[in-house]
Amino acid sequence: MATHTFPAEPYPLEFDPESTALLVIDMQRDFVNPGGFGEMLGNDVTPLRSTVEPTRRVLEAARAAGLFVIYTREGHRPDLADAPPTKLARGHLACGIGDQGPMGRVLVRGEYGHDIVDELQPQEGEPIIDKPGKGSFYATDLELILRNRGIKTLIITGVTTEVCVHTTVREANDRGFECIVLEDCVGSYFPEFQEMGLRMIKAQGGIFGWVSNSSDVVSVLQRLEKVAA
Ligand code: C5J
Repeated sequence: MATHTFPAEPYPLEFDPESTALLVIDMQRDFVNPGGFGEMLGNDVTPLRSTVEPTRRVLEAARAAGLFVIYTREGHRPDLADAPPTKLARGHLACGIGDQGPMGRVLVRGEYGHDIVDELQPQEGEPIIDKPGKGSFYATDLELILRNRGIKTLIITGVTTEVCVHTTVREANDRGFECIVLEDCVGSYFPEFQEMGLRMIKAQGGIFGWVSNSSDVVSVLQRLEKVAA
């Protein structure tokens, strides 16, 4: 086992590249892009868009270092059989899940808005987990895939910080995975939720995990790349 260290709060995190994966959570057009479902609901997508370029750099470094890369998308079957009626009803939205939205049917698999933004498209061999809930482990085979690969550490990127990122980090933490969340690669429509979401993860000695940033993690991954070369 080759142990390396990521600078992080509340303290540096030791990891082995062989058992470390990059998880990209729900970087879908409908959440992140101008003109999508998120913006239609009245949100400013600027903080989410700002995560794309740092996440692209982390992806590039992770791929070059040979890390396992895995994606999630939130969404439902076209017949909505996997969508709880409570989720469909929530918010009394004029245009909600399953309805025709600005980028196709909202949060329905196969629709344009449901897919990953162009800049971060998965490469061949990088699994995509389609999840019906906020947590990436709920009703998916994510845990099985990670265990089969011997993954123990997750580098976490994606949106939104307080919803799908937080739910996933909590689920992962309870299952014994160590999560390092990159603060400039996760985004929220609400600045106060971004700040508190990150603070909650690293509080109390890292109760849910670690917080770092893209440039520190990319620097470490680039050094690995040189070691491997
Ligand atoms: C939300 C998500 N915010 N991916 N989904 O509904 O965080």
